[in-house]
Amino acid sequence: MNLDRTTIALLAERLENCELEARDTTKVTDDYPDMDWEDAYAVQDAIRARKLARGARIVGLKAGLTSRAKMKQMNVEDPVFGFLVDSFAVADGGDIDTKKLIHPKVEPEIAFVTKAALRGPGCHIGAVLAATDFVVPAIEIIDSRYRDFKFDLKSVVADNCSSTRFVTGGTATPVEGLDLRTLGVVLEKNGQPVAIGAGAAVLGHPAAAIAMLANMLGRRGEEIPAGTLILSGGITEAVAVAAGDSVSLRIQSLGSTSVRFV
Ligand code: OOG
Ligand code: MG
Repeated sequence: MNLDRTTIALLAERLENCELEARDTTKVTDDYPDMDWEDAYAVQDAIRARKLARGARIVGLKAGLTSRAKMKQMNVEDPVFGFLVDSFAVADGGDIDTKKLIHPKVEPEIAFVTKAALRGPGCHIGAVLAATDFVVPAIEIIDSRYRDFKFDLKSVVADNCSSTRFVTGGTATPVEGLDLRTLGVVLEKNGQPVAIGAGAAVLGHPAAAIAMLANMLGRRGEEIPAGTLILSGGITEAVAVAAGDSVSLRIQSLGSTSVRFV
């Protein structure tokens, strides 16, 4: 770690206030270019602690930047992870108030719900499939707190990987007999298809993103508990949205989910 505890706490406060007040900020690495990975996740942990202290509950985890499309769009090379709290969850078909957001984008994702704990190192696709209760379609709404949605990996990790809202729907589907790699994915905005892909866009197999997450957490001595909802990462580029937009996601065999921006 290169940053002291006071600096970590100040950065967490700055980023979380930007989230809560819907304003942007400059990248944290502009001020602290020596920040390392541990520092970046320490800022994210401090944001989580601030939310928990105010009564928030952790409802899930997310893997991010797990597809080539996302890595290319954001100009980064490695996946990252973040946390989801109860206030991020939006009901299927529900409304999202854009006044509370800075510059939201939507991503089509496959969400996993676990029925057994997953602990790395050594977690692999087979272990993830065996521990999966079901999968569902999920739209993740991301809203980087950084100006113009531009960041480097350490800055985005500190910012809890742009997390802001998510919606799930469709049919809770067990993975037995499903090939998650070949499931077709269509994201529509106002009735027009705006992003099309297949499960394999995420690390060759979406379960690989969950295994990677278990392995990253394992290095911190943590596990993915049973009953965790995990977003496996955007399958396509993220699509910008504004008030008045309706977005729906259909995933082959899993059904659909939708959300409206007001
Ligand atoms: C970082 C979060 C990426 C995903 O699914 O790839 C993410 C960002 O692009 O702002 O959630
Ligand atoms: Mg995402």
